Amino acid sequence: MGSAPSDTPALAVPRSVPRPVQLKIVVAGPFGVGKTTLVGVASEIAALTTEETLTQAGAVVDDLSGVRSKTTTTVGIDFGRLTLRAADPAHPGVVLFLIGAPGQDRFRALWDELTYGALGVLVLADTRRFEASFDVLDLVEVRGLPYAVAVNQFDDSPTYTLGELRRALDLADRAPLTLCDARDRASARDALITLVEHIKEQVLSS
Ligand SMILES: Nc1nc2c(ncn2[C@@H]2O[C@H](COP(=O)(O)OP(=O)(O)OP(=O)(O)O)[C@@H](O)[C@H]2O)c(=O)[nH]1
Ligand SMILES: [Mg+2]
Repeated sequence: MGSAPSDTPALAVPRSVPRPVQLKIVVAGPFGVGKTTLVGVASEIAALTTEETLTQAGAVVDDLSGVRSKTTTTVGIDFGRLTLRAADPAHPGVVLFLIGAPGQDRFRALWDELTYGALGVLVLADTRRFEASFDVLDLVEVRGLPYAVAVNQFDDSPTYTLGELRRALDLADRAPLTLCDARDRASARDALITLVEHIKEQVLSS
């Protein structure tokens, strides 16, 4: 008497719910190239940002060359999330955890932490100052991380063919290279999909 009925149904959770593949992706590149913009526009959640105003006090350590109009900079990380659904409805899709890196040189010491567990890096570049991307490409290559390069096109950026861009950036043959507008959701998403496809190829071929 008073005991729970023995036919109480168990919680209706299927034994194996297909879970989406989760990938940590770092969005890197030099100061002011559009990393925070890209993470913010691509993310399906309100992206976490760590923007602080650039002040005179930072002028001795922060390089503003080429980006004089910028008034804030990332002082930690950006964080966003993007779910890519597969064409096959039975496939649970892929969830990207997007980590926007800080662009200032003084944050280089964070790179081991930033890239810990990351499966790939989207490196943004700006044709007005290519050389600014070389250090970041070195940081990625030295860690052996799969990467793709997306050239963020600003209104006053000189335009080049993809072949010219590849030569100018001295890119490894297998690294994908695309053009993007970091302010445009579809464009940002396409750049990330290019990286994810590259990661998949790398994993399958290893
Ligand atoms: N015209 C144009 N402006 C852009 C584009 N992408 C970003 N911006 C602007 O450029 C500025 C720099 O963008 P951020 O996203 O803060 O750059 P960041 O790489 O995160 O900068 P740090 O974190 O300071 O290194 C912002 O004012 C953006 O609105 C673009 O594709 N075209
Ligand atoms: Mg930023």
